Amino acid sequence: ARRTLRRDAYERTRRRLTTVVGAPAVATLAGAEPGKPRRTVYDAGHGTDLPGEKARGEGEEPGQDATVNRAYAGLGATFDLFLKEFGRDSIDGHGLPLDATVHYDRDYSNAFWNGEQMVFGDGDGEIFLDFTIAVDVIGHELAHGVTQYTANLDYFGQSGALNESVSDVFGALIKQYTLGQTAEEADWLIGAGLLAPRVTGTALRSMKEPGTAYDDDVLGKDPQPATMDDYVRTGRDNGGVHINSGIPNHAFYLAATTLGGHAWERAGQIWYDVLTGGELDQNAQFTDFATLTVKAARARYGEGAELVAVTKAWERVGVRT
Ligand code: ASN
Ligand code: ZN
Repeated sequence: ARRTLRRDAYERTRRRLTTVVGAPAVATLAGAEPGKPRRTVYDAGHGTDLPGEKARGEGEEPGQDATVNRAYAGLGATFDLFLKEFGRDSIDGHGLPLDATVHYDRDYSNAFWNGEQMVFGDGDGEIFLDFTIAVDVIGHELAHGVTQYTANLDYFGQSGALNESVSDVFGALIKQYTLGQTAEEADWLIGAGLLAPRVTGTALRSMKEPGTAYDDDVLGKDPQPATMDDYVRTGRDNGGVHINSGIPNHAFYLAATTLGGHAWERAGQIWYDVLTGGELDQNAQFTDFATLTVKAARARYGEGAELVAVTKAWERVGVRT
């Protein structure tokens, strides 16, 4: 609610300035150049107070802390993808400053978007390593911010799994964009390199083969399904938001690899159009999202390969369009 209030106030101020000054007031209000990131990385020093102490601001040279530098670079890569490929100026589309806190808590084995900023733990070193290691995880957390400002998908059940999946999709695209990879070259893993050496596994999730990212004594087996036949009904994890996201994740993988080339160019554009197009309900179910991707593919590319690839991808994972 706080966020909504802040946004309303922001919009009001922006409109007022626009009418008075007669020019777009975003830059005036923000005090910054549009189209340039404004990053700040903070260090929580293993505490839980946010944001912590400032460690690196926009334009400052890298320091000694590799975690700080990875977070800074990941914020930049995410900003670049959204701006250059989708014409979006930061998370909110209006140049929102990008804040991240690293070294959060002790042995903290997660990363999250708290509604205002990103937070990264160092992992416990036994099972998980430093969460800034994976640029797709940085992108995943920032994409939660984009979703919050756009479709605002409810974080429960299928709409929650779509929220998670959208974050994995854009997380994967940010990694591929950073590495200049085509859909065929990409590993389609989320969080590769985050698991400690003793863990039997490669990543947190696989979009290519959901359910195969790890199989370990401590972690158990990756619970993700790839198709609706294996949909998991559970009350845990907000109704399986990190579990059933495997299904829309796999649909994106299928669409992107069928099309080939850079996944952010066509498949990514279609998913972005759906996320930001204003037709996606907060409580959207898989079939709602799927139907909108078909519509978006037709709207942007006509009756071509994109439409076929997207339609077939959903068909293969058992989601009606
Ligand atoms: N890393 C997790 C995520 O972004 C944290 C959470 O469960 N919200 O999905
Ligand atoms: Zn997430």
